[in-house]
Amino acid sequence: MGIVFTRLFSSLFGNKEARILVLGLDNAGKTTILYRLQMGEVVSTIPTIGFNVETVQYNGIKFQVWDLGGQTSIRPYWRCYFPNTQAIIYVVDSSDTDRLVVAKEEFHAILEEEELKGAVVLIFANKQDLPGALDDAAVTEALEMHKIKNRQWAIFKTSAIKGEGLFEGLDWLSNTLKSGGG
Ligand code: G3D
Ligand code: MG
Repeated sequence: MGIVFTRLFSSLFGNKEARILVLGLDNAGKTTILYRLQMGEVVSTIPTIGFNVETVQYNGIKFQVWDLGGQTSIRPYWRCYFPNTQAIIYVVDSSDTDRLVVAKEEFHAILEEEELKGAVVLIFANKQDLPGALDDAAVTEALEMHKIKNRQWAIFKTSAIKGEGLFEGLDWLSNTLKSGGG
């Protein structure tokens, strides 16, 4: 996948600082995706404020990952990571139907953030290899995507474990960003 990244994302943003946030509930598959993409060294930090952020730097683009949900007291610190964010990759465990409501609420809360208003959204309906996983249409409905206005978004079925669907999603993302989204 490393070579794919070179093709898709090299010089996409020129000298501009760029950030892509990879978000979702814990266990959705975010860290697995980060490693799957093989963009480079994943640096994991545990700031004193108490939430773990994984960062991969790739051609001037910072990919940053953390878990949504849980403690509300640390949320204000998330904002440090919002400026210059061109895209959000939202990862959903499509087999965890019990937590889809929470996944939806967290998703909409993030999209409310002023500094993320312009960010393009790529959704990964992950864990498609598991029995009972909801498909992209069902995840679209569960996330109440009809409420999303004035934003470019797309959803892709993925299996991070098998490495399926990730490329297709990132292809869409890079094309969308190239044509001026974000
Ligand atoms: P997170 O970073 O979003 O919290 P992780 O999630 O990447 O740590 O993944 C959580 C667990 O889900 C891991 O299992 C991981 O292997 C598994 N997982 C991630 N993506 C997929 C997928 O597409 N299909 C399946 N079947 N499992 C997946 P463990 O057992 O290591 O906790
Ligand atoms: Mg993780």
